Amino acid sequence: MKTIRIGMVGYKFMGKAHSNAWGRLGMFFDSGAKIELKALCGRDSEWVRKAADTFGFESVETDWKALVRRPDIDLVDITAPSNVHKQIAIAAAENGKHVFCEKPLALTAGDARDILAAATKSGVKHQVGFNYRFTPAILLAKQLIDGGKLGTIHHFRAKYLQDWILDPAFPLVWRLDKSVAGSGSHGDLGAHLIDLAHFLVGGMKRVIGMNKTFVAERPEVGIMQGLTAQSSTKAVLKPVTVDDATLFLAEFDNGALGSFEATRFAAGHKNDMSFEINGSKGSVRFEFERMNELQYHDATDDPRIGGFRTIQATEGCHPYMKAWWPAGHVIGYEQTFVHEFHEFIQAIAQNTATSPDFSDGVRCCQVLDAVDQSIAEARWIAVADI
Ligand code: SOE
Repeated sequence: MKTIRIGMVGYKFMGKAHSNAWGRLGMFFDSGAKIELKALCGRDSEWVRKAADTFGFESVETDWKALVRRPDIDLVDITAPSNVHKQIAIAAAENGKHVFCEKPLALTAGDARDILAAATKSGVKHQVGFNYRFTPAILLAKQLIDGGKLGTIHHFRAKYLQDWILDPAFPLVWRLDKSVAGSGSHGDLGAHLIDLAHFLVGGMKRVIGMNKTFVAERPEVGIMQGLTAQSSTKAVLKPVTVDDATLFLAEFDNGALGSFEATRFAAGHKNDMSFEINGSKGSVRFEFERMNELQYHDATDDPRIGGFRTIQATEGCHPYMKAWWPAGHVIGYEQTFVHEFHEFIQAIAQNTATSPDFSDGVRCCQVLDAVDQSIAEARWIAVADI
């Protein structure tokens, strides 16, 4: 069996989620290739060494330029902040490495297009980290839509609510710095909703949005771990340069209407990604904090017994579930990463198309940019013009 040797950049929250998934993959799925965790890359030699030992990587690099040139690496996995995606992804592709990149693919749609062009030119496989697509209950929703169970789609209504920066004393972490993250809740959370909308409903014709930064200045960051952080001892206040919340409306190419809300100021909501889709024959609704369930309403039911039913998407007949546990033995957040890597490795092993690939990353960035432009100009923006 072929071996695919992984070189990963970044070892924080996403780095840990990815390492865990790479480690689990062969235990639960036959993807057609064996995984070797070859090298982990980060700027701080002591911390990257510790992370490599914990995650099971053989070696470390402190410069991504050295990592992407290594002949003993087949696939570069980018979990570093968004502002470095472009340079690393392009260099990795030019060195003939397959590339997996976290979302959003780039800071702008133009940069995302450059990444796609480099990957296409070099002929490597590429995939972007829209992990929620790989939730079994969401894939079930996709099967129902594609099978015509919802009929003509009228509405896509989506929310991604978090509250980890509600406290104005929470420090200015990189996710609140435009030059590093590109945008705030919009690119971080909204990107997932946009991708799910593309996946489940289709392309968007035009958008109009509004956004807000509720806390204009925050203390300088000291230590950050996952989504928690401490201020530096100096605690100088610095400007927040991204949105805390972005809301927008969209018209889809197929005539459906969409509403999107992404915020880090929804007190009480931790990782509350949810959507509802209404069609001429029925509806589905999904909440990530109950990710093993899909709610389905069949509008053709006898009205006396109609209404939303709760499907436990944990049967062997549900996507990916045969590989895990007996029915009702629920899965979690980390499995979505295992599933996305299974698809990526399978596509490499069998030389088939990947999905979502960098063109999906570009499509998402086009909508992100169109919404930002609509906010700046206070008018509807055609997505195709971006
Ligand atoms: C932080 O808001 C974050 O970790 C995002 O970056 C992820 O993409 C999302 O899945 C969970 O929240």
